[in-house]
Amino acid sequence: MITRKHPQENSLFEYLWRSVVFAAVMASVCCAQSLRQEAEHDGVLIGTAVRPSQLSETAYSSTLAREFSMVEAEDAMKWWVLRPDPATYDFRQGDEVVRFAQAHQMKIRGHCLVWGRYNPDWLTQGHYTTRHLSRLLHEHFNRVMKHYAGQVFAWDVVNEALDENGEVRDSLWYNQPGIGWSGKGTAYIEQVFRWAHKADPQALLFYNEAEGEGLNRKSDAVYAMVKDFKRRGVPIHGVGLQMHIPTLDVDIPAITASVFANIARLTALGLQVHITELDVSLPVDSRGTPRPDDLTRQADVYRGIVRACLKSPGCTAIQTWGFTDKYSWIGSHSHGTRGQALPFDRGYQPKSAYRAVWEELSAGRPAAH
Ligand code: 9MR
Repeated sequence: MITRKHPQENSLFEYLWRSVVFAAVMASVCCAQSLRQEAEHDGVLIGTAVRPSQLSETAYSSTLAREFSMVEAEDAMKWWVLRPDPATYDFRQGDEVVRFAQAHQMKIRGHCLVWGRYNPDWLTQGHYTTRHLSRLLHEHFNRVMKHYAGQVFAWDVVNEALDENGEVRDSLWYNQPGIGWSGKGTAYIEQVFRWAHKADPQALLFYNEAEGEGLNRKSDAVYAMVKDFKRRGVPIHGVGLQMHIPTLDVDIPAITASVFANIARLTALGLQVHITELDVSLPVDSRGTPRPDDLTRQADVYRGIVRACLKSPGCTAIQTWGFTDKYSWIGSHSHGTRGQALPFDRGYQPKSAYRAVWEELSAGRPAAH
């Protein structure tokens, strides 16, 4: 007996079949090329922060070399690693990062020369005079930047110097006791940019900031500072927008529009913008598992940020703060309550966030109006 399918049943079957075929084709199209191959077409660097101790792990190093065109030492070029005591410069860990990058034709960002936090005890508790501290910092610039000259192409010269109201933060370098510009606002920042340019005239010099990615009081203050620097010829080439984003309470279209507006005004000054520390942390349960919906929202955030960067030709690098959920500062920082912030899972499998980044890079920069 021949049974005839109802015409609607037939078209439903056909529809489902076509969907399966379409999904399979999309899956094979998506991500056949690596992030770095896609980014290269867009004239944007795709980078990540690395820890040298992990480079010996094959899955770590092969994923890193395949997917990224730029690296930054997550900690290895900071004071607390480079300067175990006043007399010593320990470049071993930083040099490892440089060797890896050179072996895989990757660019190297340097991070960071001046930060009010996480400095070694001998420095913070050394009761130095202003004059002595200024000499110490100036010497640090010369030794470190000259050591990495020709290797590090861009430095975060100053990191996180402003507070949420846009005021210059109290710090060792500013006013406790400071290097000689206490109470004079951004003058100490200007001074160190001048030292940086002298130490390595080829390096691109960045001011790197947290929580000033979209439009707010802090980003207004960063904008005012770098505009003033540009006008007066202070050597500065770019602003780093860190972009540590918790997905919980963010209005994704609003945040991406605000980030885009901030990137647009900074690049209009003739500065480059680098997204420097992108990660999107999720609340996780005691086993470290996030809610499935959050992974989708996370992908949307990644997509929005990459798109916001690509829309401005002056946004020239997108860097994540680590790349695998196996290793991220978020877990210890949040005592295990948050995590899963990066594009690869703990087994180095790409997540939806990876696909979102890939798709945006592959779509390329929008045509100029
Ligand atoms: O991820 C970094 C972590 O391993 C360090 O312990 C910490 C202190 O040096 O710094 C973390 O990285 C920070 C970066 O240097 C500046 N922006 C905020 C980052 C996350 O805290």
